[in-house]
Amino acid sequence: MTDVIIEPTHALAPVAPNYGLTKFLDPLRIPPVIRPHSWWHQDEITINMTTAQARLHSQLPVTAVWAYEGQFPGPTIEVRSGKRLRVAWSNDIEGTIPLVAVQGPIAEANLPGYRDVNGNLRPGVSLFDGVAELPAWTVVHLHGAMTNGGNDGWAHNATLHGHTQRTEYPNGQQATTMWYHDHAMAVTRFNVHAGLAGMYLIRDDEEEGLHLPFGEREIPLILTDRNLDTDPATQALTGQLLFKAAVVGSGAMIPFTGPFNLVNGVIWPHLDVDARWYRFRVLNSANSRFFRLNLIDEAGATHNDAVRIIGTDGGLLPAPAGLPAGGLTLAPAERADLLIDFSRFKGQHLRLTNAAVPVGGAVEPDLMEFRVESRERHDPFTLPDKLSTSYVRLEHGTTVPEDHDHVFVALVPPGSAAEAHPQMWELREITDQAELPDHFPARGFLQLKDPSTGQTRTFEKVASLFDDTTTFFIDHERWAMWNLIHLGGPTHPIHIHMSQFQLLTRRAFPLTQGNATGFDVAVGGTAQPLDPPGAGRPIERYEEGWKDTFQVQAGEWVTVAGQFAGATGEFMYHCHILDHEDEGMMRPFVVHPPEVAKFHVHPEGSGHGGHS
Ligand SMILES: [Cu+2]
Repeated sequence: MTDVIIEPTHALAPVAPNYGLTKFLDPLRIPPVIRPHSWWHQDEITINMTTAQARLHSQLPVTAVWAYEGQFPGPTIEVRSGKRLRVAWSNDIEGTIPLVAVQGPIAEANLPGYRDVNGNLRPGVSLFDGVAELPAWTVVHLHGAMTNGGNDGWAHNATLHGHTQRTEYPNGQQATTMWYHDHAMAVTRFNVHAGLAGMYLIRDDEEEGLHLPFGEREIPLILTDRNLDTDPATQALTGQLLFKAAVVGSGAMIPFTGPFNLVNGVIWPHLDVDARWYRFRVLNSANSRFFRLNLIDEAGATHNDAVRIIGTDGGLLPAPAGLPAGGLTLAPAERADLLIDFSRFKGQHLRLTNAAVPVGGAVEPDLMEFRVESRERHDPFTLPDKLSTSYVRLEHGTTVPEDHDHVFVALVPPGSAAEAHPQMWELREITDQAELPDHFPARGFLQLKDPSTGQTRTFEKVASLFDDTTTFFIDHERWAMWNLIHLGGPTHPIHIHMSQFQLLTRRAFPLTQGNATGFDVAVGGTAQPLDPPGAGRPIERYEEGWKDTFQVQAGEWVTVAGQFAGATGEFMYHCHILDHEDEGMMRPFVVHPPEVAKFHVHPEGSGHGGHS
């Protein structure tokens, strides 16, 4: 399945066509900011979802979108840590979804349009059945927020036009960059694509004490990609959103990527900057594209040493970190809080580029251009040595208490035409020899050699699709270690709701033809125990930050730890490649008080993930 891997591992893409749009023509737009507490002393606001017209590029006709407050992306909501906010998300959207959805061969994936000059479907292209009829069935999730299950945007609890979802966000978290977006069951990829996404910032005293660049020098960069339809007769871009997925021979669908990169809703914008420090709140809001970010000058030289990472999904790092070699890869839903020092680039033009090459041929690497003013500027800001002093690195057995839950999840490559999509399996460890299957490989059974003990451990799949039995029940305030074991296939950014986590370990199994050696894809089980995994990719300093979304590559065994405190209810975890999420890589889990858990009648064969 290497042909479906969206891997941010290659060199710069060949130069792609611009399809008639001038690069860096339009200024970057800044989404309007809503500060409910500080401006209006409100702890309750209404956000209306409407159909709106967006101008993605000044050389394009307008584009119909679904948008929060009519804005694409939605307004940035800004709150203080500890100040509760209630939001009434009002669905005022009329009509069906404003996009054309098609599927076709992989060579089509990043080409605009889908019809030939006679108006017929191009060879191999077909309409994505059922998408054109989708009504606005929406539910909002505040990604990264610690809030109760009833406020979290449970995917099944989407509402239709004329209804309102009322939510409450305690904002009892440290300063960070979050985002709100649609999460409706089975159609998230289309709803978000139609425009339902926006940024949400929490601020606190610790952040304020750092005197980071602010105001006009603190700028959200909401990255995404889109495809557009063309007029059959002229083949000119129409502005109409075109959701084009590719299908490979096995029937596996390759998630959407498009030929146009957008920042804050503008295709290839530019930003005039002073020759001084700026703070950028970067979010990858794309359906599936990974962006490997690099800062490049007009001669093509990379200047990533002018960039510092100061925060991740869940808040500020303990100290500024440099970009990793080759650039900073942001998977869908990941955020990066960046500082860039433009002082040594007076009068120059720099580009923010994506060095990840997607499937389907040449795609434009440029995201946007910075035009640095030639004037000398006094900049009172100096980069601090330390950032968050409240940050604590999590370690097994110390800052993560010895007594905690373990949950195991396997990320499974697609096996056959009948199972064309990658899957997520919830696992239960078998400790009773009588429960072992008669022989291996057996469907749904995984064995691996534990690197710390050398013992063979056996796991059984207990759930896979969203509506299979719930098996993860976590006591409120308990710590849990999530083990994400990737048996083969594309990199999955796994997002766990309700808490913030840290990456603890990253180990790697040997691979054979892209899959963990010993895993029989056709059967869906291990033929022999997976070898003890060796050291995986080293954990970079910036990766030690608080996070809610973790990239897991084929062959990796990633552990992340977090405490399930401060909220209870039923939550979700899932792959944040929205196509994968909609196609089945999403599961529920429950957090409840231990006093209640005692009375909870668990379904047969499930229960706690197991203690250690
Ligand atoms: Cu995925």
